[in-house]
Amino acid sequence: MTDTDVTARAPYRVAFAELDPNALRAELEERGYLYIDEVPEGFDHAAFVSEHLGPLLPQWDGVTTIWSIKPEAGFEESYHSNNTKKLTPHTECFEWEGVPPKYLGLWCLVPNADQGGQTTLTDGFGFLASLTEAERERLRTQVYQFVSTPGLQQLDMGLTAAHPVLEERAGSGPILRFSCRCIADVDEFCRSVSHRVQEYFEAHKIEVEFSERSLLLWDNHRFLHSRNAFQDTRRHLQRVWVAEQ
Ligand SMILES: O=C(O)CCC(=O)C(=O)O
Ligand SMILES: [Fe+2]
Repeated sequence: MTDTDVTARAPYRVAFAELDPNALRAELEERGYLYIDEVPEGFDHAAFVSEHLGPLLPQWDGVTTIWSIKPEAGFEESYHSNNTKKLTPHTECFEWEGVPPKYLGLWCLVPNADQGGQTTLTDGFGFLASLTEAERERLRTQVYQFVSTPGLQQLDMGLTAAHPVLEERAGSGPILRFSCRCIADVDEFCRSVSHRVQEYFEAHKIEVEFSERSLLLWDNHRFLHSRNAFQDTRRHLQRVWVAEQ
């Protein structure tokens, strides 16, 4: 057993029958994420999420709102979600010029039957609180060039955007954007932050072991997410992005 096995925590979960959908937004606001399982057959996760959290945003092709996360031939050697490899901590859509999706939803159609494959999460605001004020100020002011993963670039869906890691906004909540892999102009400070993000992530991560017909939701302006490697290529999740409202 490694240190990471010891520190990984099971998620806060609620069975679908116990969930009050009208309290969902407040729950996500407070806790930052929620894992809902024991969902009955026939449930339409996309309709549920859009009804209770907000409109779904199109994914990388600009059209599809429900995106399959499933290992595909041709991506084995890329850094990309559609293979079986480990991902490093990131927020979603860090390379968008505008506001990234407020919430992410991952719906499990087919869990992997082998070890690994957990989606992992940690509270990015917790990480920020572990830094000095001078470091936080640097993250608010220093602009970095964020670029898409090599996998998205391979699909000609790559984007780039320049912004600070921490965007404070008047009248709405701050936005954390980060990727341990996809900042083109990393300097020594950024490398050190990336290293510390990974350490913090390992020490505090919540590991979601998906069961069939379960839904993981989180606040993408606050939480970082990642994934453990797996081998069972039947693993199939569907991802939705929810617009900020
Ligand atoms: O496969 C996963 O568990 C998560 C992949 C991912 O980073 C995402 O869907 O945004
Ligand atoms: Fe992601």
